[in-house]
Amino acid sequence: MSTTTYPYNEGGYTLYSNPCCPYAQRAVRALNAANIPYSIETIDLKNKPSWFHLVNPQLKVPALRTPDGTILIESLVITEYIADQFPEAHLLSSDAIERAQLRLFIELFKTRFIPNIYNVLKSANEKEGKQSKQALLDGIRDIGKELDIQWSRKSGKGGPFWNGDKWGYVEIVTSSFIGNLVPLKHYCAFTVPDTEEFASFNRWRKAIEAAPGFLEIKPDDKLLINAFERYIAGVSK
Ligand SMILES: N[C@@H](CCC(=O)N[C@@H](CS)C(=O)NCC(=O)O)C(=O)O
Repeated sequence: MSTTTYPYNEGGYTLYSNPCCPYAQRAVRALNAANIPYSIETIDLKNKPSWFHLVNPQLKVPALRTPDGTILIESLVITEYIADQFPEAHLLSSDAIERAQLRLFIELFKTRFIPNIYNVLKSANEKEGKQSKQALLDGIRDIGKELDIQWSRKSGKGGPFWNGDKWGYVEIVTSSFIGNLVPLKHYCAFTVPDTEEFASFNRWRKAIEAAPGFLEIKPDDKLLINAFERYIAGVSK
């Protein structure tokens, strides 16, 4: 018998999620920061429920069902929807220049940090591993330079978060990937050097790792390390 329905919270928000997925964590952190009540349907990524294609035909988490039955997918679309739908939470600035600068930083992080993390994990041999670690370090250095520029602006207020002394939208969408440095250290011995050229990145990272907004849904290190095993070269998916 084919499945024709799926579980959701009638009249409220339902988030289809997985605690170890860094993309899904973006949506959880945005909902929490905006103080919106929601139900969670945890999706086992190794054994997805038969109804999940009705929620997201791409079979990926996160997906958010809104109270009117609309289903949104793509973590950055979901976080931006939450910011727009609940302006009183002030997740995004109303200043167009500040929004553009924030998007530029997220774009830099999206192209120079996120893919390189997975490239390091998936490296098949020593040469590939060395190249991808260098690409990640280059990205981290440039992210640090961009943080310096932002912290010298009025909106950056000297850091240590992107938007000054408060955890904000940038951390909501980047912090889960900063958390992925844990499995990267475990599997690939990758660490960010404690030197001047990485000082700004390390300052930002430290502030993130101590922030309640990060800690409240941070997966246990062991759980995260196990979940990332599937990316390691030679380990079957
Ligand atoms: N671009 C998507 C990426 C989401 C994604 O890749 N999620 C992963 C888990 S971290 C997933 O559901 N993969 C499907 C699978 O593992 O079968 C987003 O930003 O939401």
